[in-house]
Amino acid sequence: MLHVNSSIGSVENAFARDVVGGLSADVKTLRSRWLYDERGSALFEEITRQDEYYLTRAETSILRERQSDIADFVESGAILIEYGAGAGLKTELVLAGLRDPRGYVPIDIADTFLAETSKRIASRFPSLWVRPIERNFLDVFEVPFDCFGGGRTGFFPGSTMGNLNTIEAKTLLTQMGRHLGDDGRAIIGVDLQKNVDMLLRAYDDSAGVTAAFNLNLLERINTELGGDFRLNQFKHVARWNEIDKAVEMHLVSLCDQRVTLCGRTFHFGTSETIHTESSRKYTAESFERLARSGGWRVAEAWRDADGLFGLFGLVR
Ligand code: AVI
Repeated sequence: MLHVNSSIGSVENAFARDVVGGLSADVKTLRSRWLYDERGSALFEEITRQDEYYLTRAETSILRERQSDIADFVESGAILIEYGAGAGLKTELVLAGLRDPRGYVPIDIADTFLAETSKRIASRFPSLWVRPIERNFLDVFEVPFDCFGGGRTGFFPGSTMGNLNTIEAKTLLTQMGRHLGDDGRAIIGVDLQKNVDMLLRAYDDSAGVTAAFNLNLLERINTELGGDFRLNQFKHVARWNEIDKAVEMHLVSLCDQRVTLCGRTFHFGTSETIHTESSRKYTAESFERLARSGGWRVAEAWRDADGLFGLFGLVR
């Protein structure tokens, strides 16, 4: 339980600041990064195993089927730098296919994930240098290369790019360019635009795991910020935003109600929503435009057999 003072001016904690700021706005928003506390991360893992959530299966099938094409693209002796490494399960598939990879640099804010992933990969690939960096990949930071000599390839799978807004996505691509250098390469996984029903089902599965994942954010606020959200008075909803080409997750208030946290009271009208996440969906063209805005060019585009998901190989 995190203790915060009752006035926002004295709130030292980024989570509290974000929550109070987001709920004070005309259109209430909570940033999706806060979905991932311990329970949220476990629920996300469960989402990836739901029938309706095709993204993980589709991307994994590309990594398996295109292993040698990916190895050709990366070239031998490479250093793989993974942005938001998480459990690093897809990384193993990539590393297993590469010719003589020299180093692996996982970047992640979650220190437990980072330590476990680094240890597992180091023992599975004993000749590889493993140098974890504990950072939020959206922060500005340097990647130390003193002990490496190979070409650098960035790896950003899982459609996490889709959770970033346009400015964050462009900033990350620009930062990747700085980390990876003029000869650097990048492999980025993004979900592709498709039938809206299929998209919405992926974000509102029949077992209710995505709903639990979304509502867990209110539970987290109650636990960590002393909030009094009544979870049964909010409902998870997935919506398609045609302008942003994104599936949005919302929490809809089921009645007119007040919620208190951090010494502030927030009013929710019936049907008023809190926007908690956007998952942008791309076409080959819209992804190419995004890549160019961050200083990259698409050199390779791989898809799964059903054309649901795209893995793009970028060069400078
Ligand atoms: C982590 N990220 C790519 C997931 C997505 O598909 O946008 C998060 C998620 N939200 C609901 N389901 C999955």
